[in-house]
Amino acid sequence: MPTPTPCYHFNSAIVRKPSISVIRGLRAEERGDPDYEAVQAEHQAYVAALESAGLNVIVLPGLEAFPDSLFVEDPALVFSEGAVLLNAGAASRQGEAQELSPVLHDCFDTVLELRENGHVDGGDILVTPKSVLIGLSARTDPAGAAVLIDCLKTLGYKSEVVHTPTGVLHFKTECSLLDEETVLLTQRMAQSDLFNGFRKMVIPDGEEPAANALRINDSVLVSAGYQRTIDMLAGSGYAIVPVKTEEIEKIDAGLSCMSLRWFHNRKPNKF
Ligand code: CIR
Repeated sequence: MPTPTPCYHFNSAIVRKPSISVIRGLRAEERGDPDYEAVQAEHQAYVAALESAGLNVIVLPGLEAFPDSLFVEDPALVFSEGAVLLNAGAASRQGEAQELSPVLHDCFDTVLELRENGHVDGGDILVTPKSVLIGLSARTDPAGAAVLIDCLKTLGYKSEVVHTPTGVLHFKTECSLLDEETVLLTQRMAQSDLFNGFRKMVIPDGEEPAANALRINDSVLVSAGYQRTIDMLAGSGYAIVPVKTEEIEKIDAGLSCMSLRWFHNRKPNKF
């Protein structure tokens, strides 16, 4: 990998405020609309947790035309070496990448673009110290993955195409990196050979949504309400920061999806 910085050492993040339209966010299963004020409160607490973990957070305004646009992880990828604008797999999310273009050009010297060449959602991308894993899913297709592999090569990253289990929204819905050699993952993911070579910490039965945790510097943000997962991780010495995700879970979201995180080597031009 081109940078000596491990994949969870960050100093910068971009987030986007929820819009009122978030109540119409995409979901695979109906569990009722999220409440706008409650999503706002979860988002504010999330931003505070990112700041406490040591990040300088750029907060973008909400976009009414894009109900899911607070999930900025999906339309782009960011690294110290540059950014990639992706092409969302869901029709209602196409256009979110374009909305991120100005801020990415302000923050990065190199901004590559997938354009219309297939589809990739950032939620399907897991950066590990060995390689960048690209999970094929209902949102990320082989054509998009092929273009992304070239973009990552340009930025100096080796990547591998893997498979997201059927019926799972994104690859990272069910796994997260806890440190250079450890992944937190669901039982289903642990049974595959995707993470051979890593130490696996398996989510207790019934707490599957907690698998989308977020390691940032010395902290691990974990969805509050999954106490057995929190106890397991705290018992292994991780510094856990519980963050509420009850409302955004109604639209299939977790902790990684609400930010783009990177270690910047230069200050943004404007933000
Ligand atoms: C969607 O279906 O696109 C949103 N409702 C949820 C996106 C969650 N993103 C992520 O996990 N990276």
